[in-house]
Amino acid sequence: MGFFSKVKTLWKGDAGPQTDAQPVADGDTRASSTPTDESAPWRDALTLELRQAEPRLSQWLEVIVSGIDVAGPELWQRLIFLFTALQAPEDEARKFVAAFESWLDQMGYLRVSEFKSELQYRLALALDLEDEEDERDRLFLKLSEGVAKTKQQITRRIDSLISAHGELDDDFWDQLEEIFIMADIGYESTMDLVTRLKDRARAMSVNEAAGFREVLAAELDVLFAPKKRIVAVNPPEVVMMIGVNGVGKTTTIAKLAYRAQMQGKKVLIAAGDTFRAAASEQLQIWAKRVGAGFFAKTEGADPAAVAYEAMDMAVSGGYDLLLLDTAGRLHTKTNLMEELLKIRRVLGKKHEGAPHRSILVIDATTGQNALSQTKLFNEGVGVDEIVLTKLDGTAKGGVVVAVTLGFDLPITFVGLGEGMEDLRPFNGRDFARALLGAENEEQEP
Ligand SMILES: Nc1nc2c(ncn2[C@@H]2O[C@H](COP(=O)(O)OP(=O)(O)OP(=O)(O)O)[C@@H](O)[C@H]2O)c(=O)[nH]1
Ligand SMILES: [Mg+2]
Repeated sequence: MGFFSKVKTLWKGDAGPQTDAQPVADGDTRASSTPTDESAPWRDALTLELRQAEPRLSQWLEVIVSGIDVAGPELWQRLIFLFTALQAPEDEARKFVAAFESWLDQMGYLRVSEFKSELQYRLALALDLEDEEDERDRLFLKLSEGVAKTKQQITRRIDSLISAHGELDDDFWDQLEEIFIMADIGYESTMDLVTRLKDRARAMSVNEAAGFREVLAAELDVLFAPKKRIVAVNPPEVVMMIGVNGVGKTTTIAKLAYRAQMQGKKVLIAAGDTFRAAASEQLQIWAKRVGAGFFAKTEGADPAAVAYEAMDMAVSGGYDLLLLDTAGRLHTKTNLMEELLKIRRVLGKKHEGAPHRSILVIDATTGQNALSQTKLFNEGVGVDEIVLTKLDGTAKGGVVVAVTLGFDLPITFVGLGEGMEDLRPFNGRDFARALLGAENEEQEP
């Protein structure tokens, strides 16, 4: 917690005496290959190098692994050194190393090149340094080529729209509508967005097409302004995952559990999808893989009973987080909504305030269907936030804008693949700005 700001001051260079960054000496017994002790000269050299590096996790990691080819005591010592240099508790560092070592074992990895990106991902979570990385660049990198291409096309079309028009006249707005619709923003959302843009242009007294980008950026900033939310909860925190079948609920639970475990939380996963036998097995495998606790009943059991007993286990077992999976049968059947409402009631009765978050999972590749699903679930059971999956498999991505325009709900994470680390915190504003070309032109080919 708060490492980010601490880190910044620490590495500004004006953070006081050098001893600030001197880590506590470690007496790691595994570090037997290094015959030296706490006065080892490599520490000073490493400290200086770290202080000179650009203050980013990726750069620090480069320094840490330089000259090391394989996992082993030397790398562990250096990692522990990095933790303490960032003023993170040393026992956290040791726990981190132990967990990472066992993961390497399990995966059969040895070479740094095989595990460096996983190491960086885990460090970012453990050290609370995620914001510091340029998420947006990485996001677009991982998105489907389709989205990247669409982004380029939109930027280009808006460029030529601007250069072809002196003024923001009717023809300009008509053509803009076309561009937005092409980006899969949808008809209604497009009409809404264009109306807003016209109003904003007027309010900003922008009449020239040349000022359009500024108008667009200003409007997107307002539309995507993150809302302050009370995130504190009376533990255990209870999260309910909802959505139609196949959208990625179970996978997302595994990914969220993985993130939370990396952040040092004790996580319980409960199989509220008792509709399919395979669902519970799939979840159990995930739970085992990420090291989370697991609760299930038999196939066909009442999902509300699962919620009831899992809630008991979460409290008595001292868990920090309970993630409840649910079935994803067709949302047009009202009984699914009734079932979900019943689960909500049971959770709330057992633990006041629960569920603290109902997360609706929607699949980006379903395009405008995402909107009708959001509407149904939001009206039927209530939704607190959205996770948009499979953004790696779509060519458009305008669905992000459509969902934000249509509902007052934040998209908190996006899924960019099937792996556990493929869930990313999402900044809708940066994404929309980049997608719709609201930024100043960059060096696009
Ligand atoms: N490419 C990609 N695939 C994903 C992503 N998220 C989930 N998937 C895949 O989508 C498929 C369905 O995921 P599940 O997690 O089983 O979906 P579900 O909502 O639990 O499905 P039901 O339990 O049948 O309702 C699986 O093959 C996942 O690997 C993602 O972000 N990107
Ligand atoms: Mg499932």
